[in-house]
Amino acid sequence: MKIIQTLCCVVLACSAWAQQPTYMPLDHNNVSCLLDDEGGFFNNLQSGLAGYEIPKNSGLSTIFSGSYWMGAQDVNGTLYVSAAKYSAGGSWSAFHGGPISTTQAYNTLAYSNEYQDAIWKVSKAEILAHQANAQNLGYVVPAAIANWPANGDVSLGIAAQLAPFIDLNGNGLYEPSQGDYPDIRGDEAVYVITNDESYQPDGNQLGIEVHAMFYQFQTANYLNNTTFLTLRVYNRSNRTYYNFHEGLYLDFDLGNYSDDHVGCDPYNRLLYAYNGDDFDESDGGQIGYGANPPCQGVLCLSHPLESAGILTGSMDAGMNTSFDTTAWLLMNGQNSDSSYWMNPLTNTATQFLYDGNPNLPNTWSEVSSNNSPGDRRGMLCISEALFPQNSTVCSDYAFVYDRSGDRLNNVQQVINISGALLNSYQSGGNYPCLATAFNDLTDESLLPNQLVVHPNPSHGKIHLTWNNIQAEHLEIRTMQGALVYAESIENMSATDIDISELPRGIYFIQIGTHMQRVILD
Ligand SMILES: [Ca+2]
Ligand SMILES: [Ca+2]
Ligand SMILES: [Ca+2]
Ligand SMILES: [Ca+2]
Repeated sequence: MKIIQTLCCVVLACSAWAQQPTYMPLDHNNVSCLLDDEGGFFNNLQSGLAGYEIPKNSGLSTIFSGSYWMGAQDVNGTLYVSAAKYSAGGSWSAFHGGPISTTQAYNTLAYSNEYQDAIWKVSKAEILAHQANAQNLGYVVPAAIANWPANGDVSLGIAAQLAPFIDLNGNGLYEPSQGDYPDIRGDEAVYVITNDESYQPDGNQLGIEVHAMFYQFQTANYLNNTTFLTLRVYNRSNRTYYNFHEGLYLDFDLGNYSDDHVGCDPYNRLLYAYNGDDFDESDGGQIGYGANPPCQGVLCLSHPLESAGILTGSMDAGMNTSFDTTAWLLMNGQNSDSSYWMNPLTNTATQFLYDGNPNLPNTWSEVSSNNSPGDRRGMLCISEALFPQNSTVCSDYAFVYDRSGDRLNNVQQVINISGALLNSYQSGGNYPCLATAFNDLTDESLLPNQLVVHPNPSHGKIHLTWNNIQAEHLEIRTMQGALVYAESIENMSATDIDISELPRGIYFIQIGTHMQRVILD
Protein backbone atom coordinates (compact mmCIF):
# COMPACT_ATOMS: atom_id res chain seq x y z
CA MET A 1 0.00 0.00 0.00
CA LYS A 2 1.41 3.28 -1.14
CA ILE A 3 0.18 5.36 1.77
CA ILE A 4 1.59 3.19 4.53
CA GLN A 5 5.00 3.02 2.86
CA THR A 6 5.09 6.77 2.69
CA LEU A 7 4.10 7.28 6.30
CA CYS A 8 7.10 5.15 7.30
CA CYS A 9 9.32 7.44 5.27
CA VAL A 10 7.91 10.48 7.02
CA VAL A 11 8.66 9.03 10.45
CA LEU A 12 12.23 8.31 9.37
CA ALA A 13 12.64 11.77 7.90
CA CYS A 14 11.37 13.51 11.01
CA SER A 15 13.58 11.51 13.35
CA ALA A 16 16.67 12.16 11.25
CA TRP A 17 16.34 15.93 11.40
CA ALA A 18 13.87 18.29 12.91
CA GLN A 19 13.07 20.56 9.98
CA GLN A 20 9.35 20.98 9.54
CA PRO A 21 8.06 22.00 6.14
CA THR A 22 5.39 24.65 5.93
CA TYR A 23 2.57 23.80 3.53
CA MET A 24 0.49 26.16 1.43
CA PRO A 25 -2.33 25.20 -0.95
CA LEU A 26 -2.78 26.77 -4.40
CA ASP A 27 -6.34 26.12 -5.59
CA HIS A 28 -7.48 29.07 -7.66
CA ASN A 29 -8.76 27.06 -10.64
CA ASN A 30 -9.82 23.43 -11.19
CA VAL A 31 -6.54 22.25 -9.61
CA SER A 32 -5.88 22.10 -5.88
CA CYS A 33 -2.21 21.51 -5.16
CA LEU A 34 -0.05 21.63 -2.08
CA LEU A 35 3.34 23.37 -1.97
CA ASP A 36 6.04 23.40 0.69
CA ASP A 37 9.21 25.25 1.60
CA GLU A 38 11.55 22.23 1.80
CA GLY A 39 12.16 21.61 -1.92
CA GLY A 40 9.00 19.59 -2.53
CA PHE A 41 5.76 20.27 -4.28
CA PHE A 42 2.45 18.52 -4.92
CA ASN A 43 2.78 16.30 -1.88
CA ASN A 44 2.03 16.16 1.80
CA LEU A 45 4.67 14.13 3.53
CA GLN A 46 2.99 14.59 6.90
CA SER A 47 -0.30 13.01 5.88
CA GLY A 48 1.23 10.74 3.22
CA LEU A 49 -1.37 11.83 0.69
CA ALA A 50 -1.04 12.84 -2.94
CA GLY A 51 -0.84 16.60 -3.44
CA TYR A 52 -2.07 17.42 -6.98
CA GLU A 53 -5.84 17.09 -6.94
CA ILE A 54 -7.78 17.57 -10.18
CA PRO A 55 -10.69 18.23 -10.42
CA LYS A 56 -10.60 20.26 -7.21
CA ASN A 57 -12.59 18.70 -4.33
CA SER A 58 -12.95 15.38 -6.19
CA GLY A 59 -10.49 13.38 -4.08
CA LEU A 60 -8.87 12.40 -7.40
CA SER A 61 -5.26 13.24 -8.11
CA THR A 62 -2.69 12.75 -10.86
CA ILE A 63 0.62 13.46 -9.07
CA PHE A 64 1.67 12.05 -5.71
CA SER A 65 4.75 14.24 -5.21
CA GLY A 66 7.44 16.27 -6.95
CA SER A 67 10.87 17.63 -6.09
CA TYR A 68 13.83 19.50 -7.60
CA TRP A 69 17.06 17.91 -8.75
CA MET A 70 19.89 20.40 -9.30
CA GLY A 71 23.43 19.40 -10.23
CA ALA A 72 26.58 20.85 -11.82
CA GLN A 73 30.35 20.53 -12.03
CA ASP A 74 33.00 23.05 -11.05
CA VAL A 75 36.06 23.94 -13.15
CA ASN A 76 37.82 20.78 -11.91
CA GLY A 77 34.91 18.52 -12.78
CA THR A 78 33.90 18.02 -9.14
CA LEU A 79 30.22 17.18 -8.86
CA TYR A 80 27.76 19.22 -6.79
CA VAL A 81 24.21 17.95 -6.45
CA SER A 82 21.19 19.05 -4.45
CA ALA A 83 18.40 16.60 -5.14
CA ALA A 84 15.42 15.52 -3.10
CA LYS A 85 13.69 12.20 -3.31
CA TYR A 86 10.80 11.74 -0.94
CA SER A 87 11.64 8.14 -0.10
CA ALA A 88 15.43 8.47 0.15
CA GLY A 89 15.56 6.93 3.60
CA GLY A 90 15.62 9.75 6.12
CA SER A 91 17.15 12.57 4.07
CA TRP A 92 14.39 13.23 1.62
CA SER A 93 15.16 16.87 1.15
CA ALA A 94 18.24 18.80 0.05
CA PHE A 95 16.58 22.21 0.49
CA HIS A 96 15.46 24.28 3.43
CA GLY A 97 13.13 27.26 3.57
CA GLY A 98 14.55 30.77 3.30
CA PRO A 99 17.26 32.63 1.34
CA ILE A 100 21.02 32.12 1.62
CA SER A 101 22.76 34.04 4.40
CA THR A 102 26.39 34.71 3.50
CA THR A 103 27.07 35.39 7.20
CA GLN A 104 25.50 32.06 8.23
CA ALA A 105 22.80 33.79 10.28
CA TYR A 106 20.42 30.84 9.88
CA ASN A 107 20.15 30.17 13.62
CA THR A 108 19.49 33.78 14.64
CA LEU A 109 16.08 34.80 15.90
CA ALA A 110 15.88 37.50 13.22
CA TYR A 111 16.36 34.96 10.42
CA SER A 112 13.98 32.34 11.80
CA ASN A 113 11.30 34.93 12.56
CA GLU A 114 11.41 36.03 8.95
CA TYR A 115 11.80 32.69 7.17
CA GLN A 116 10.33 29.99 9.41
CA ASP A 117 7.54 29.90 6.83
CA ALA A 118 9.33 30.71 3.57
CA ILE A 119 6.16 30.54 1.48
CA TRP A 120 3.81 33.37 0.50
CA LYS A 121 0.53 33.65 -1.40
CA VAL A 122 -1.13 36.63 -3.06
CA SER A 123 -3.98 37.01 -5.54
CA LYS A 124 -4.55 39.36 -8.42
CA ALA A 125 -7.79 40.51 -6.72
CA GLU A 126 -5.82 41.56 -3.62
CA ILE A 127 -3.35 43.47 -5.78
CA LEU A 128 -6.12 45.25 -7.71
CA ALA A 129 -7.82 46.27 -4.45
CA HIS A 130 -4.47 47.49 -3.13
CA GLN A 131 -3.87 49.54 -6.28
CA ALA A 132 -7.33 51.08 -5.99
CA ASN A 133 -7.02 51.99 -2.32
CA ALA A 134 -3.34 52.55 -1.55
CA GLN A 135 -3.66 56.35 -1.68
CA ASN A 136 -6.74 56.48 0.55
CA LEU A 137 -6.45 58.00 4.01
CA GLY A 138 -6.44 55.35 6.74
CA TYR A 139 -5.78 52.49 4.29
CA VAL A 140 -4.18 49.46 5.93
CA VAL A 141 -2.04 47.31 3.64
CA PRO A 142 -3.35 43.70 3.82
CA ALA A 143 -0.98 41.07 5.21
CA ALA A 144 -0.55 39.19 1.90
CA ILE A 145 0.86 42.35 0.31
CA ALA A 146 2.66 43.75 3.37
CA ASN A 147 4.56 40.49 3.98
CA TRP A 148 5.74 39.95 0.36
CA PRO A 149 9.45 38.92 0.59
CA ALA A 150 10.69 41.62 -1.78
CA ASN A 151 13.78 42.82 0.11
CA GLY A 152 16.27 40.75 2.12
CA ASP A 153 18.02 42.04 5.27
CA VAL A 154 21.59 42.66 4.11
CA SER A 155 22.78 42.87 7.74
CA LEU A 156 21.98 39.13 7.89
CA GLY A 157 23.95 38.45 4.70
CA ILE A 158 20.79 38.12 2.62
CA ALA A 159 20.46 39.54 -0.90
CA ALA A 160 18.68 42.92 -0.98
CA GLN A 161 16.40 41.95 -3.87
CA LEU A 162 14.39 38.73 -3.46
CA ALA A 163 10.82 38.33 -4.80
CA PRO A 164 9.92 40.58 -7.75
CA PHE A 165 7.77 43.64 -7.14
CA ILE A 166 6.50 46.71 -8.96
CA ASP A 167 8.60 49.55 -7.58
CA LEU A 168 6.60 52.70 -8.24
CA ASN A 169 9.31 55.15 -7.19
CA GLY A 170 12.18 53.00 -8.50
CA ASN A 171 14.24 53.17 -5.30
CA GLY A 172 14.75 49.41 -4.94
CA LEU A 173 12.79 49.37 -1.68
CA TYR A 174 9.49 47.56 -1.33
CA GLU A 175 7.11 50.15 0.12
CA PRO A 176 3.55 48.83 -0.14
CA SER A 177 2.26 51.83 1.84
CA GLN A 178 3.56 53.98 -1.06
CA GLY A 179 1.71 51.76 -3.58
CA ASP A 180 4.42 49.19 -4.43
CA TYR A 181 2.98 45.71 -4.99
CA PRO A 182 4.03 42.08 -5.74
CA ASP A 183 4.89 41.32 -9.37
CA ILE A 184 3.04 38.04 -9.85
CA ARG A 185 1.65 36.24 -12.87
CA GLY A 186 -1.76 34.57 -12.89
CA ASP A 187 -4.91 35.11 -10.86
CA GLU A 188 -3.16 33.74 -7.79
CA ALA A 189 0.46 32.87 -7.06
CA VAL A 190 2.43 31.10 -4.33
CA TYR A 191 6.05 32.16 -3.94
CA VAL A 192 8.60 29.91 -2.22
CA ILE A 193 12.24 30.65 -1.36
CA THR A 194 14.53 27.75 -0.48
CA ASN A 195 18.27 27.22 -0.32
CA ASP A 196 20.55 24.19 -0.26
CA GLU A 197 23.08 25.62 2.18
CA SER A 198 21.38 25.92 5.58
CA TYR A 199 20.68 22.18 5.64
CA GLN A 200 23.58 20.01 4.41
CA PRO A 201 22.98 16.28 4.54
CA ASP A 202 26.10 15.45 2.56
CA GLY A 203 28.21 18.57 2.19
CA ASN A 204 28.48 18.90 -1.60
CA GLN A 205 25.59 21.29 -2.06
CA LEU A 206 25.71 23.89 -4.83
CA GLY A 207 25.13 26.98 -2.71
CA ILE A 208 22.02 28.00 -4.63
CA GLU A 209 18.88 29.87 -3.70
CA VAL A 210 15.75 28.64 -5.49
CA HIS A 211 12.79 30.95 -6.01
CA ALA A 212 9.69 29.10 -7.15
CA MET A 213 6.51 30.85 -8.24
CA PHE A 214 3.53 28.55 -8.82
CA TYR A 215 0.54 30.29 -10.41
CA GLN A 216 -2.86 29.57 -11.90
CA PHE A 217 -5.44 31.26 -14.12
CA GLN A 218 -9.16 30.83 -13.61
CA THR A 219 -10.50 30.53 -17.18
CA ALA A 220 -13.15 28.77 -19.25
CA ASN A 221 -10.58 26.84 -21.31
CA TYR A 222 -7.84 24.31 -20.60
CA LEU A 223 -5.79 26.86 -18.64
CA ASN A 224 -8.32 26.19 -15.87
CA ASN A 225 -6.69 22.74 -15.57
CA THR A 226 -3.15 24.12 -15.71
CA THR A 227 -0.62 25.13 -13.04
CA PHE A 228 2.42 27.18 -14.09
CA LEU A 229 5.80 27.14 -12.38
CA THR A 230 8.64 29.63 -12.74
CA LEU A 231 11.96 28.65 -11.17
CA ARG A 232 14.70 31.22 -10.61
CA VAL A 233 17.92 29.68 -9.37
CA TYR A 234 20.54 32.10 -7.99
CA ASN A 235 24.16 30.94 -7.85
CA ARG A 236 25.27 32.53 -4.57
CA SER A 237 28.37 30.32 -4.25
CA ASN A 238 31.91 31.44 -5.07
CA ARG A 239 32.15 28.95 -7.96
CA THR A 240 31.33 29.08 -11.64
CA TYR A 241 29.38 25.97 -12.58
CA TYR A 242 29.47 23.99 -15.81
CA ASN A 243 26.86 21.54 -17.14
CA PHE A 244 24.22 22.85 -14.76
CA HIS A 245 21.27 20.41 -14.78
CA GLU A 246 17.83 21.22 -13.41
CA GLY A 247 15.40 18.33 -13.10
CA LEU A 248 11.83 17.94 -11.97
CA TYR A 249 11.35 14.53 -10.37
CA LEU A 250 7.69 13.48 -10.33
CA ASP A 251 5.93 10.54 -8.80
CA PHE A 252 2.87 10.42 -11.03
CA ASP A 253 0.01 8.45 -9.48
CA LEU A 254 -2.86 8.75 -11.91
CA GLY A 255 -5.69 7.94 -9.51
CA ASN A 256 -4.85 4.34 -8.70
CA TYR A 257 -1.03 4.28 -8.64
CA SER A 258 -0.66 0.65 -9.71
CA ASP A 259 -1.82 0.79 -13.38
CA ASP A 260 0.01 3.74 -14.96
CA HIS A 261 2.26 4.42 -17.95
CA VAL A 262 4.71 7.27 -18.64
CA GLY A 263 6.07 8.75 -21.86
CA CYS A 264 7.84 11.84 -23.14
CA ASP A 265 7.75 14.07 -26.22
CA PRO A 266 11.10 15.85 -26.65
CA TYR A 267 9.74 17.98 -29.52
CA ASN A 268 7.08 19.48 -27.26
CA ARG A 269 9.43 19.33 -24.21
CA LEU A 270 6.87 17.21 -22.43
CA LEU A 271 6.82 14.40 -19.86
CA TYR A 272 3.42 12.82 -19.25
CA ALA A 273 1.62 10.02 -17.44
CA TYR A 274 -1.50 8.20 -18.59
CA ASN A 275 -3.37 5.19 -17.39
CA GLY A 276 -1.91 1.89 -18.56
CA ASP A 277 -5.36 0.43 -19.20
CA ASP A 278 -8.86 1.72 -19.96
CA PHE A 279 -10.22 1.69 -16.40
CA ASP A 280 -8.63 3.28 -13.34
CA GLU A 281 -9.95 1.28 -10.38
CA SER A 282 -10.19 2.61 -6.84
CA ASP A 283 -7.98 0.85 -4.33
CA GLY A 284 -8.18 1.08 -0.55
CA GLY A 285 -6.26 4.32 -0.25
CA GLN A 286 -6.96 6.24 -3.43
CA ILE A 287 -10.05 6.84 -5.55
CA GLY A 288 -9.64 5.82 -9.18
CA TYR A 289 -10.76 7.93 -12.17
CA GLY A 290 -12.83 5.02 -13.54
CA ALA A 291 -13.48 4.97 -17.29
CA ASN A 292 -11.65 7.36 -19.65
CA PRO A 293 -8.83 8.24 -17.23
CA PRO A 294 -6.97 11.53 -17.85
CA CYS A 295 -3.45 12.34 -19.00
CA GLN A 296 -1.21 14.57 -16.84
CA GLY A 297 1.88 16.21 -18.29
CA VAL A 298 4.56 18.75 -17.48
CA LEU A 299 6.47 20.73 -20.10
CA CYS A 300 9.34 23.16 -20.03
CA LEU A 301 8.42 26.34 -21.91
CA SER A 302 11.77 28.09 -21.66
CA HIS A 303 14.34 25.38 -22.45
CA PRO A 304 14.64 22.35 -24.74
CA LEU A 305 14.84 19.16 -22.73
CA GLU A 306 18.18 17.59 -21.86
CA SER A 307 16.62 14.28 -20.81
CA ALA A 308 13.26 12.83 -19.83
CA GLY A 309 11.63 9.56 -19.09
CA ILE A 310 10.32 6.96 -16.78
CA LEU A 311 12.49 5.99 -13.82
CA THR A 312 12.29 2.30 -13.01
CA GLY A 313 13.31 0.56 -9.82
CA SER A 314 16.58 -0.75 -11.21
CA MET A 315 17.68 2.75 -12.22
CA ASP A 316 17.52 4.12 -8.71
CA ALA A 317 18.84 1.00 -7.04
CA GLY A 318 21.80 3.00 -5.75
CA MET A 319 19.79 5.96 -4.56
CA ASN A 320 19.74 5.26 -0.85
CA THR A 321 23.52 4.98 -0.65
CA SER A 322 24.71 7.38 -3.36
CA PHE A 323 21.61 9.33 -4.23
CA ASP A 324 23.41 12.41 -5.57
CA THR A 325 25.51 10.39 -8.01
CA THR A 326 22.51 8.40 -9.17
CA ALA A 327 20.39 11.53 -9.67
CA TRP A 328 23.22 13.08 -11.70
CA LEU A 329 23.57 9.98 -13.87
CA LEU A 330 19.82 9.83 -14.50
CA MET A 331 19.70 13.51 -15.50
CA ASN A 332 22.43 12.65 -18.04
CA GLY A 333 20.52 9.71 -19.52
CA GLN A 334 22.44 7.02 -17.66
CA ASN A 335 21.48 4.26 -15.26
CA SER A 336 22.92 4.06 -11.76
CA ASP A 337 25.59 1.64 -13.06
CA SER A 338 26.68 4.35 -15.60
CA SER A 339 25.34 2.44 -18.63
CA TYR A 340 23.49 4.60 -21.13
CA TRP A 341 19.75 4.51 -21.74
CA MET A 342 19.02 2.65 -24.99
CA ASN A 343 16.28 3.09 -27.58
CA PRO A 344 15.28 -0.45 -28.66
CA LEU A 345 13.94 0.73 -32.05
CA THR A 346 17.20 2.38 -33.13
CA ASN A 347 19.51 0.41 -30.82
CA THR A 348 21.31 3.64 -29.96
CA ALA A 349 21.89 5.54 -26.72
CA THR A 350 19.16 8.05 -25.92
CA GLN A 351 18.37 10.77 -23.37
CA PHE A 352 14.63 10.19 -23.83
CA LEU A 353 12.83 7.07 -22.67
CA TYR A 354 9.54 6.15 -24.39
CA ASP A 355 9.68 9.15 -26.70
CA GLY A 356 7.00 7.82 -29.07
CA ASN A 357 3.30 8.65 -29.19
CA PRO A 358 1.21 5.76 -27.74
CA ASN A 359 -1.38 6.54 -30.45
CA LEU A 360 1.16 5.61 -33.14
CA PRO A 361 2.06 1.91 -33.32
CA ASN A 362 5.48 2.26 -34.92
CA THR A 363 6.94 4.53 -32.25
CA TRP A 364 8.48 3.69 -28.88
CA SER A 365 5.88 3.87 -26.11
CA GLU A 366 4.85 1.76 -23.17
CA VAL A 367 1.81 0.74 -25.28
CA SER A 368 3.84 -0.42 -28.30
CA SER A 369 6.26 -2.14 -25.88
CA ASN A 370 3.36 -4.08 -24.29
CA ASN A 371 4.55 -3.05 -20.82
CA SER A 372 2.47 -4.14 -17.86
CA PRO A 373 0.92 -1.05 -16.23
CA GLY A 374 2.31 -0.24 -12.80
CA ASP A 375 3.56 2.40 -10.37
CA ARG A 376 5.52 4.99 -12.35
CA ARG A 377 7.87 7.86 -11.60
CA GLY A 378 9.33 10.23 -14.15
CA MET A 379 11.88 12.99 -14.53
CA LEU A 380 12.45 15.78 -17.02
CA CYS A 381 15.63 17.78 -17.10
CA ILE A 382 17.00 20.92 -18.73
CA SER A 383 20.57 22.23 -18.75
CA GLU A 384 22.72 25.33 -19.06
CA ALA A 385 26.34 24.95 -20.21
CA LEU A 386 27.55 27.77 -17.95
CA PHE A 387 26.19 29.04 -14.61
CA PRO A 388 28.57 31.76 -13.32
CA GLN A 389 28.56 32.92 -9.71
CA ASN A 390 26.15 35.78 -8.98
CA SER A 391 24.06 34.83 -12.01
CA THR A 392 20.56 33.38 -12.38
CA VAL A 393 18.97 30.58 -14.37
CA CYS A 394 15.26 31.15 -15.02
CA SER A 395 12.93 28.44 -16.34
CA ASP A 396 9.19 28.39 -17.03
CA TYR A 397 7.13 25.19 -16.77
CA ALA A 398 3.47 24.25 -17.14
CA PHE A 399 1.58 21.27 -15.69
CA VAL A 400 -1.16 20.37 -18.18
CA TYR A 401 -4.07 17.94 -17.99
CA ASP A 402 -6.79 16.61 -20.25
CA ARG A 403 -9.75 14.28 -19.85
CA SER A 404 -11.89 15.01 -22.90
CA GLY A 405 -11.94 11.48 -24.32
CA ASP A 406 -10.47 8.05 -23.83
CA ARG A 407 -7.05 7.53 -22.27
CA LEU A 408 -5.06 7.76 -25.51
CA ASN A 409 -7.11 10.67 -26.86
CA ASN A 410 -6.18 12.46 -23.64
CA VAL A 411 -2.48 11.86 -24.35
CA GLN A 412 -2.90 13.45 -27.79
CA GLN A 413 -4.76 16.40 -26.25
CA VAL A 414 -1.99 16.98 -23.69
CA ILE A 415 0.52 16.94 -26.58
CA ASN A 416 -1.66 19.47 -28.45
CA ILE A 417 -2.01 21.73 -25.40
CA SER A 418 1.76 21.62 -24.94
CA GLY A 419 2.28 22.61 -28.55
CA ALA A 420 -0.14 25.51 -28.14
CA LEU A 421 1.59 26.74 -24.98
CA LEU A 422 5.00 26.46 -26.64
CA ASN A 423 3.74 28.50 -29.61
CA SER A 424 2.44 31.13 -27.22
CA TYR A 425 5.74 31.17 -25.33
CA GLN A 426 7.93 31.33 -28.42
CA SER A 427 5.86 34.14 -29.91
CA GLY A 428 6.70 36.26 -26.87
CA GLY A 429 3.80 35.50 -24.54
CA ASN A 430 3.78 37.17 -21.16
CA TYR A 431 5.77 34.74 -19.02
CA PRO A 432 7.98 35.55 -16.03
CA CYS A 433 11.31 34.43 -17.53
CA LEU A 434 10.70 36.56 -20.63
CA ALA A 435 10.08 39.87 -18.88
CA THR A 436 11.53 42.00 -16.11
CA ALA A 437 8.01 42.94 -15.03
CA PHE A 438 5.22 40.59 -15.99
CA ASN A 439 2.26 41.72 -13.94
CA ASP A 440 0.16 43.55 -16.49
CA LEU A 441 -2.83 42.24 -14.51
CA THR A 442 -4.58 41.05 -17.66
CA ASP A 443 -4.84 37.57 -19.12
CA GLU A 444 -5.27 38.53 -22.73
CA SER A 445 -1.65 38.02 -23.67
CA LEU A 446 -2.04 34.37 -22.74
CA LEU A 447 -4.42 33.07 -25.36
CA PRO A 448 -2.85 29.99 -26.91
CA ASN A 449 -4.02 28.39 -30.12
CA GLN A 450 -6.60 25.66 -29.97
CA LEU A 451 -8.21 23.09 -32.24
CA VAL A 452 -11.35 21.49 -30.81
CA VAL A 453 -13.07 18.39 -32.24
CA HIS A 454 -16.61 17.45 -31.20
CA PRO A 455 -17.97 14.85 -30.66
CA ASN A 456 -15.11 12.43 -30.21
CA PRO A 457 -15.58 9.46 -30.61
CA SER A 458 -17.89 10.22 -33.52
CA HIS A 459 -20.19 8.37 -35.92
CA GLY A 460 -18.93 10.58 -38.76
CA LYS A 461 -20.39 14.08 -38.39
CA ILE A 462 -17.77 16.25 -36.69
CA HIS A 463 -17.79 19.91 -35.65
CA LEU A 464 -14.37 21.57 -35.62
CA THR A 465 -13.42 24.94 -34.16
CA TRP A 466 -10.01 26.61 -33.93
CA ASN A 467 -8.49 29.97 -33.13
CA ASN A 468 -5.19 31.71 -33.78
CA ILE A 469 -4.11 29.04 -36.28
CA GLN A 470 -2.88 30.29 -39.64
CA ALA A 471 -3.35 27.52 -42.23
CA GLU A 472 -4.89 27.09 -45.69
CA HIS A 473 -6.02 23.47 -45.44
CA LEU A 474 -7.59 21.02 -43.09
CA GLU A 475 -6.43 17.46 -43.64
CA ILE A 476 -7.48 14.08 -42.27
CA ARG A 477 -5.09 11.16 -42.36
CA THR A 478 -5.16 7.54 -41.28
CA MET A 479 -2.83 6.25 -38.59
CA GLN A 480 -0.55 5.10 -41.42
CA GLY A 481 -0.43 8.66 -42.76
CA ALA A 482 -2.64 8.23 -45.86
CA LEU A 483 -4.58 11.39 -46.78
CA VAL A 484 -8.34 10.65 -46.79
CA TYR A 485 -9.88 14.15 -46.62
CA ALA A 486 -8.82 17.71 -47.38
CA GLU A 487 -10.67 21.02 -47.27
CA SER A 488 -9.69 24.64 -47.87
CA ILE A 489 -10.25 26.67 -44.70
CA GLU A 490 -8.81 30.09 -45.46
CA ASN A 491 -10.31 32.81 -43.22
CA MET A 492 -12.44 30.25 -41.38
CA SER A 493 -12.50 29.36 -37.69
CA ALA A 494 -15.04 26.52 -37.71
CA THR A 495 -16.41 23.87 -40.04
CA ASP A 496 -18.66 20.78 -40.08
CA ILE A 497 -17.42 17.70 -41.89
CA ASP A 498 -18.91 14.28 -42.54
CA ILE A 499 -16.52 11.32 -42.71
CA SER A 500 -19.13 8.62 -42.02
CA GLU A 501 -18.21 6.93 -45.34
CA LEU A 502 -14.70 6.16 -44.09
CA PRO A 503 -13.87 2.80 -42.45
CA ARG A 504 -14.19 2.73 -38.64
CA GLY A 505 -10.95 3.48 -36.84
CA ILE A 506 -8.62 6.23 -35.62
CA TYR A 507 -7.86 9.29 -37.75
CA PHE A 508 -5.76 12.40 -37.32
CA ILE A 509 -7.20 15.82 -38.16
CA GLN A 510 -4.52 18.38 -38.91
CA ILE A 511 -4.64 22.15 -39.33
CA GLY A 512 -1.21 23.70 -39.72
CA THR A 513 0.97 22.25 -36.98
CA HIS A 514 -2.06 21.35 -34.85
CA MET A 515 -3.29 17.80 -34.78
CA GLN A 516 -6.27 16.09 -33.14
CA ARG A 517 -6.99 12.40 -32.97
CA VAL A 518 -10.58 11.37 -33.67
CA ILE A 519 -12.15 7.95 -33.28
CA LEU A 520 -14.75 6.93 -35.86
CA ASP A 521 -17.05 4.25 -34.48
CA1 LIG B 1 9.83 51.61 -3.73
CA1 LIG C 1 -3.92 4.79 -12.54
CA1 LIG D 1 -6.86 -0.44 -14.32
CA1 LIG E 1 3.70 6.53 -9.23
